[in-house]
Amino acid sequence: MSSSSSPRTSDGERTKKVAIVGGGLVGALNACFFAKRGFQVELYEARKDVRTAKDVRGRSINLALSYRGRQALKAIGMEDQVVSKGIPMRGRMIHSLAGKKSSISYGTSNQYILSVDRANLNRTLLFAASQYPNVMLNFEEKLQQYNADNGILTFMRPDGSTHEVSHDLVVGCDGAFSTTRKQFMRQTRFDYSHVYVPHGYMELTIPPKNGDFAMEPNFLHIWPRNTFMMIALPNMDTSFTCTLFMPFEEFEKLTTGDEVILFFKKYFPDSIPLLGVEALKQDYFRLPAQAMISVKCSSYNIGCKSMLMGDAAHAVVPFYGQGMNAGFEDCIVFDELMDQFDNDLSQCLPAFSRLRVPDCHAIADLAMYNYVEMRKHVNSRWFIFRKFVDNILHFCLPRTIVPLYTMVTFTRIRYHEVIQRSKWQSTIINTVLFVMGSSATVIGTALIFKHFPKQLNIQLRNWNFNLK
Ligand code: FAD
Ligand code: EGO
Repeated sequence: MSSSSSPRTSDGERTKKVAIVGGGLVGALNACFFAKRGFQVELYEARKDVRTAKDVRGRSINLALSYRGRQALKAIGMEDQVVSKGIPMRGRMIHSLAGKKSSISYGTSNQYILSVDRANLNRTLLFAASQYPNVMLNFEEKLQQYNADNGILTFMRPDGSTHEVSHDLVVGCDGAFSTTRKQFMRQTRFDYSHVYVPHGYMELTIPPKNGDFAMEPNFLHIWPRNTFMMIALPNMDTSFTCTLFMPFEEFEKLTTGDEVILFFKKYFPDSIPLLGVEALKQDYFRLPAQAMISVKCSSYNIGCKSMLMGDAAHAVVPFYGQGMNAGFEDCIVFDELMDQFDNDLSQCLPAFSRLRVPDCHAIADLAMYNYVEMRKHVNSRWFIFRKFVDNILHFCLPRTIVPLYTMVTFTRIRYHEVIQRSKWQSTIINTVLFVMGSSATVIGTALIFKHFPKQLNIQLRNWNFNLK
């Protein structure tokens, strides 16, 4: 092991112990990052081990993985393996109410997002973590309490027994309802806010058709109907997972299978044969619609002993497909700081909050903005028109104007800079439109004088003549 990759301690003698709370996507990835640096890693996950557990039900089954997430996987040497088990989505396929499909590509041929299976990605990352000799994975260990003053963590096992441990560093990756964060809330000057949006979501499945994909596989399928939105992402088994987003109020209105079919006939008619009438009637009632929460807090660290990452620090609404990507980016940002500050935690933790809080608040805002925008204005025609305009402007001024979606999804431009840039781009576009509008007025006026003047001149001449 090289000296730069071994964690330095203040006393310089023993290897530092880090506790990672939560073995979800971000916790499992983070275990790899810390293990690679030579930390003694203990990961604690409340649920059973997804690598061996039967019938795991994740929250969304598949997720869109994009550039930020891929860069993090690349840093621990896992990119190729994950990409090989994902399905590239090269553009969106917009389904109109009339059943017309229009595809709009995301950009160049290497700009695509990947549909990856959540449970499988989680298993892959846990397996990768378990391959490091300095990682211990502990399942069915639920964090009950964490005391940031003395560093003691209290875990509970399924039989109700509890035990205490202490570590040099505690990283809370325990998701949107983080127990680690509860301790942060006791600290003075810790800001916290959350909102639930009025929409819920429900997952439905489009099974394979004659052993193959029932729709074009390499797209993110979207049915934009203002307040009712549906998307479908492809799975490796040639099925699609559909996610229906609508207000809880509307979900509750549908109480029988027939009402569900009538609803789909009205808003998503082309999806009925794909989902199947009988399956739809049943699947709709299998699970209640799920809530969506947006969480913002600050800071992400307490001193140099504990910090939050992933949804625990910043749960965002899923209307940008960035939650996991942002959580994965947290891990690289911290890793980059560890390089920069030579593993000095007393510098890295405060720097992490300084860098990451503005960016994660920005992606929370961007995702919320998409939610508000889409449910208010976006039907299929508007969706296609907007992406068309984005593409034309980018084509005309490729360096100056980069679509917002492209900056978020295909670059590592800091999220807060993405907002600044997109505001500045709007200013440019508005100015150009204004100048074009003004010149159109000038040209138009000139044309009027060029083509209609004859009569006017005659009239003027006559008038002059009359005067004489
Ligand atoms: P989680 O995945 O929630 O993992 C937290 C883990 O901590 C869990 O395993 C949990 O069991 C464990 N845990 C919780 N409490 C404790 C405790 N007290 N003790 C021990 N362990 C505990 N993101 C994208 O990038 N692209 C997408 O397309 C996308 N689509 C989404 C669609 C929907 C409908 C939703 C809801 C989210 C979507 N996301 C997407 C967001 C993504 O799911 C999350 O951002 C991501 O799962 C966050 O990972 P995490 O590890 O921080 O949290
Ligand atoms: C005008 C037109 C204004 C998630 C289009 C805004 C989101 C928004 C939930 C898509 C893609 C990954 C997603 C685009 C817009 C995932 C995503 C988009 C959804 C819903 C999603 C796009 C999972 C917004 N990316 N996106 O540009 O294709 O545009 F439709 Cl409901």
